[in-house]
Amino acid sequence: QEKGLDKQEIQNILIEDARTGLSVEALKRAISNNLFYVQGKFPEIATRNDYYMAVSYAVRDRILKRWVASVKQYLDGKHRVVSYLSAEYLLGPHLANNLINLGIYKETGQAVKELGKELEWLIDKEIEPGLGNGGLGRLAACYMDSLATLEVPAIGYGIRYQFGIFEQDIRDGWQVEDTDNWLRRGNPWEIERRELNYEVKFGGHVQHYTDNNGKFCSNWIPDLVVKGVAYDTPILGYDVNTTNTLRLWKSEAPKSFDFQLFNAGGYNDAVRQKIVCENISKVLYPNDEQEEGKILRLQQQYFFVSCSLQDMLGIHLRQGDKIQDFYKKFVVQLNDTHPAIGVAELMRLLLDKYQLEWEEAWDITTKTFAYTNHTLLPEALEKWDLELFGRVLPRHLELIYEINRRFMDKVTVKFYGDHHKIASLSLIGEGPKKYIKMANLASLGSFAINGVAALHTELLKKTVLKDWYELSPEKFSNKTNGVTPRRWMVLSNPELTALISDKIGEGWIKNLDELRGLEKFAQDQDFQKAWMDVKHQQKVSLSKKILQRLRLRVDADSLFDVHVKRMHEYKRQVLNALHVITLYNRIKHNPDIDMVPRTVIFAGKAAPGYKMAKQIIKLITSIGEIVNNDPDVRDRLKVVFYPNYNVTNAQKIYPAADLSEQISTAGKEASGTGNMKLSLNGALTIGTLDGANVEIRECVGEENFFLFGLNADEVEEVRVNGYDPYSYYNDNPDLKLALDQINDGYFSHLNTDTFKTLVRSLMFDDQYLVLADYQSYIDAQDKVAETFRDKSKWAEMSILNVARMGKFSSDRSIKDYCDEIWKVKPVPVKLKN
Ligand code: NBX
Repeated sequence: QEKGLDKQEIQNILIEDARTGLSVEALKRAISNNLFYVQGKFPEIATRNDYYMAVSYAVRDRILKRWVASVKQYLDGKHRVVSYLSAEYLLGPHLANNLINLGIYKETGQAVKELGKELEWLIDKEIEPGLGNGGLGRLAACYMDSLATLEVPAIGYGIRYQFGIFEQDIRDGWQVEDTDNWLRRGNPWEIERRELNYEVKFGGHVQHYTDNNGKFCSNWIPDLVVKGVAYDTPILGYDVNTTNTLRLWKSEAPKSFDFQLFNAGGYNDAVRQKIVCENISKVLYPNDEQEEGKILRLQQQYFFVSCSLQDMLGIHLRQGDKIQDFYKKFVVQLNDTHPAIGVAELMRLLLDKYQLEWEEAWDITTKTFAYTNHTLLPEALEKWDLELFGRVLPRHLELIYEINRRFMDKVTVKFYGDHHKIASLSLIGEGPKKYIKMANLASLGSFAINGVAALHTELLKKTVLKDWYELSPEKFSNKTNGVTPRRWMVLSNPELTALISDKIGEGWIKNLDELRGLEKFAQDQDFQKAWMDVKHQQKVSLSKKILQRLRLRVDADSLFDVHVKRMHEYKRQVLNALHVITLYNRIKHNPDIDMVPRTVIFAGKAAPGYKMAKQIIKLITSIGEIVNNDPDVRDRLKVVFYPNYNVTNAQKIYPAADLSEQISTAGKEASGTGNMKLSLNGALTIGTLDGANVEIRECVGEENFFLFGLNADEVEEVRVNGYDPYSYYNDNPDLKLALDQINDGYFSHLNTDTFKTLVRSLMFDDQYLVLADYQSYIDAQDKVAETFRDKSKWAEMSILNVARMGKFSSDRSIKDYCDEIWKVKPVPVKLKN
């Protein structure tokens, strides 16, 4: 009353508090209510999952209020909206993240405690939505967090896979895959919007006719129609009300469809059709950096892109705006070429559905899209067999031919006589079989093209997109990746978060450049001690997890040497394995050697069809079996392969790392983002001049980074001059011994078949120059060990790494996208009662 509130206002606050209040009391009441009214349970019989659900619904209620306010505000003001199209979102568990972003972690912990349970126990119950493979999918998730935190109106579109990335188990040292049934206990974070659905056509043929006004028209008669249903997940920003939407599409059979077949007497056909429809969003393809070229994959891409564009057009037109102004309402970012079919689909919708003329439709389309490239690997560039493409999307094939015809007319004049260049720019590749080049479709249809780290963007301009750069240099820019400090520090490393905030306040969580304030404490003895105490505590926690999961005891005082990422030859886990063998041989050769104890931790999934990557996992586990059980080693060396690397496990591993392995062949890793997360958590990097490593090293200072290996130019030079791995083997006794041991079955019970293809590749035709970088890597590793002996020096370097990581916040990346590509401004969301 003192504040001069009237009765009604007080009443409003009371209602507010009962349903969505943030106090411990309100939360406790909400959780109990949900347990009873939503789960239908009372405390005595409620399971752990019931409690998890009850807490999650209580949190969701509080988010919903902000979500509705955000959507209202966006619609009222006609603001420009960022539309992020991505086939993958690797979100990680929601509950803890939402508690942090809402600012009620402590309060909820207290409320749960007063109800007799532990919040951490519930958080650990959550099954993460693994709707992505790796870096690309996780980047999309970090960007969604930053968009909301920066109060930018945005919607993420993707696929609601029923099965995400497979679960990895290790049996007899080999990877085995299990399906990821992430929805088995329900998903409290999504809202199914059955009323929001669109039809998507596939196959069939196209009819052409002239209408009454003499206009040339096309009519696509499909042989399959699928319905896409929207599932919305709120994405709440940190310390703001802004709550954006992640809209994922699930495929179903349209209601009308099975009825038609049913009436025709084909009950079995109807059931079959239903399965065909539901299959489209059934499972995530587990290949990163390797294209499959499968029909279902093309169907997935078209399915979600078509639903998303229909949805955007609907939103735009419902606001009463002209179709011509579509690009002013939405800017659409293509997360790699997976959604690039959107260029042809928007053309189709504008031409066939909204009856625009070609020039006008093309003008709108090319003002709408922007394209991010994530790879330079040729085998990862998307190409679709033209015949297959035409069978799935006959109308789009026509449109791509017409887009290409008009483009080739211009190009032929501009580059008259340069057949090579003209062929390279064409959207259609010739050869024994014709194919569609998705990177060319994306490049032509977009007004902006970016790479994901400075080096990667430069190489893009010189290699895979060279001709496009020469054609339209103004389209190109770099947007170095970033990671969200909310998940990758506040959530995963609360102890370090508290230590940092204690020194410099909490501003860094939203403005990561403020970490710079730690620099002046880098040499402070007390701070160094507190810093290393936190690290030690994290290493003890991870050691417990390793003991639980693998029944392997590791020493928390040893150097935690961490190599976690997808398994791929270019990421060179094998180079690390060769170092482990070299250390082991030093011990065997000199059993009393005084060396810095190390725990080498690997984790990562191999694509199920990628034989070599699976063999590399087997190599690592086999080395582990020998090293970890050899009494001579006496705990100076341990090798861990931590199974099922995902967001949940990553959150446990990063905080415990001393050393971050970023050792890809220079020129191959577009950016990397694990490199940023590890450095942000105080690990020092051993790395090549590849991807964002280059910029990390620039920021943290070369004296705080362990550099080794050939750079991208030198890699190219070695290749041009003819790489001869055998000579490296022959000239280096340590390397020779290690390779001979692998080859002779030292790590595989004398079975010489197990690693045959791997050794043969390394010694005779390795594309990734492992042997060329071996000695340089060993030398850098020796320097790492030497430095680690000086605890104070190490602590100083670690603090400086963290202090200088400001640039690698995804908030910075998103701000750059907003200012330089999307031209969007923040729209603060106010809450009204
Ligand atoms: O994208 C990754 C790059 O390899 C990283 O260097 C980069 O940091 C990250 C984010 O920009 N690429 C990636 O993760 N690709 C895939 O996951 C992928 C998935 C499906 C597919 C091709 C690639 N068909």
